[in-house]
Amino acid sequence: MIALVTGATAGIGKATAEMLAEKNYDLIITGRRLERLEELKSKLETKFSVKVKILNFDIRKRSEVEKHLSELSKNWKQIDLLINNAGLASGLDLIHEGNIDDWEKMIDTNIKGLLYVSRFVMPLMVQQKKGHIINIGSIAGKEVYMKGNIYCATKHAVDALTKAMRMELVPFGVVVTQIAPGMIETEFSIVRLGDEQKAKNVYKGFEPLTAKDIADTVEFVISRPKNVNINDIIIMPAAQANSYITNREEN
Ligand code: NDP
Ligand code: 8X3
Repeated sequence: MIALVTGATAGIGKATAEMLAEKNYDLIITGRRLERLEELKSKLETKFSVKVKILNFDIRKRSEVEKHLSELSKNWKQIDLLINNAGLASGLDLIHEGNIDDWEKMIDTNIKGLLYVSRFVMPLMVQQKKGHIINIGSIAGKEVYMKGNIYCATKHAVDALTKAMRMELVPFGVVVTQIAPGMIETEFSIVRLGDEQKAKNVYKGFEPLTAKDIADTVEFVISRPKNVNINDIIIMPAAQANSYITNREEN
């Protein structure tokens, strides 16, 4: 079995790649930070004796995405599982004060990047008449919260695209799942806020999800019997009721 995991240099993508290697998947891992991809490849190949292929590209750049994916050998193109995970939030501003560069970063990564990769992989799955696509959405794709505006819009797009993929790929034996998590302590808030201390405060006073919690969820999704597909999962920290209500201890 071959899995392609986008954004495997950190957080959910890295934890999911580790889980899949343990399950004996050969892996295509992507991201911009080459050193991290090389480190992960060497770790997974040594520990689990699987093959790991690195694709080092910026998912926002259509020509880079197409170039790297089309250079895969015939064997590597037999992708069974695509984890559309690469994504980010940039900034936390009121919509009328938002930084348009942040908006473009989120739209180009979370929507267009996901589409560039999917547009390449979906026909391969259609041709082989099997495949599973797991899109990492968010609670931000189910609700809108103050200052979440554009990030929420991009994750609502992931929610819609998941539904579109599911209905249009079902005739070809390709199944589609969305996992929509609440707060997970990864590098996400450091990227969003650009400050490690501010990022720590996001998770202060309660226990957030971990990247491994999401990898465990992916493991559950892919280990269902052949007649079962999990369409959608919302997974939250026990202390988080929705995108803006969290039970936090004072101090
Ligand atoms: P991290 O910041 O820890 O990881 C993000 C990953 O995405 C990295 O591997 C990064 O790789 C990759 N990525 C980002 N931008 C690009 C780009 N332009 N080109 C290629 N790869 C890119 O965050 P998470 O693991 O938390 O996030 C993973 C997904 O989960 C995202 O889609 C996020 O929206 C979603 N999510 C996160 C939640 C959270 O609270 N953390 C909750 C709900 C959903 P590199 O920088 O090396 O390119
Ligand atoms: C990340 C979770 O609540 O910051 O998608 O939007 S949240």
